[in-house]
Amino acid sequence: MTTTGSRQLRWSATEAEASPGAKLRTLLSGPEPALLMGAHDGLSARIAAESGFSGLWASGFCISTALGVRDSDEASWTDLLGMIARVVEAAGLPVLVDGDTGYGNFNTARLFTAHAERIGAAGVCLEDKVFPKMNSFVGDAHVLAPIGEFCGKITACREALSNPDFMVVARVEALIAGAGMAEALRRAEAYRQAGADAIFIHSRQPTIKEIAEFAGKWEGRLPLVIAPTTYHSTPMAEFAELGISGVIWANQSMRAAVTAMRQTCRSLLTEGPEDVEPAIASLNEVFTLMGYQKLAADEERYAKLHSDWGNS
Ligand code: SPV
Ligand code: MG
Repeated sequence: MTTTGSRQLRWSATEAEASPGAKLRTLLSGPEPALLMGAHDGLSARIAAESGFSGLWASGFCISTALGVRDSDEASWTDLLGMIARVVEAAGLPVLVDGDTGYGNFNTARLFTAHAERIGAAGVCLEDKVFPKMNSFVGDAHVLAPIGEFCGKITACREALSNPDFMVVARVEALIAGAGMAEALRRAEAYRQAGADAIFIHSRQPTIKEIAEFAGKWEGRLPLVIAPTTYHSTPMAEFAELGISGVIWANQSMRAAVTAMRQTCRSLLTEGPEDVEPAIASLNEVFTLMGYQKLAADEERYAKLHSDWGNS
């Protein structure tokens, strides 16, 4: 992969032919942490790609929100996969899929994983809580799954894959559940031995402290992925120093959309369209983003291509 400008990453010809899983592995093995942008639909995926992100996180929280439901397994996994397919298709980037707890047992987890691979995702991330899970930032009722059972899920997912490059990421929720550092490390090691390709260590502290402690004790046994939603003020250099492989900006796009849509709806009612218009994308901006010009060019080309046969 090449770096052009600040964080603009582009694929070489050889890399472009690699499987989505291989691309994600390449991203996560770079000298600096890879940035994965949260996406919740085709539009947010396109905007992330256009902005220069090289990989995406198909966020369960954000897709649930976009579907109008809560991030507590209220959306069915087939609903989620429908939207994930849009994310994959729209961006053309490697997508790490938030698979929550795998929606039940080893069997539902491996079916979900195999489906995610078929629709072109690059990897799936499974979290070690019980179904139905609750978003990690909500309340304190986060029940951890038995370690052996979760290890079975990881192994079953690995064995369900067609291409071994597809990544199975194990998400450790011990710090979220208040189970402590030793338990987080014990679980991460068990998941490594069960076949996980990377560990997502999650924290909801306002600082990097507990993630730094985990990373120090983990000693690089597998790549580490984090989502610094609450410790967002940590400088990127610190993540790099800790040897973090991937940083997920999980929900910022969805939250930005919430703010913008709210402001627009309220302003339309209270102030009227004249106030709203300067602050929103023009129609042409949307048409350009979505490639309407390309469609018009294609239409012209196909109309001409066999025109010598006539049109009757
Ligand atoms: C998500 O984006 O759905 C996640 C990450 O699981 S978080 O919401 O930060 O827990
Ligand atoms: Mg989630």
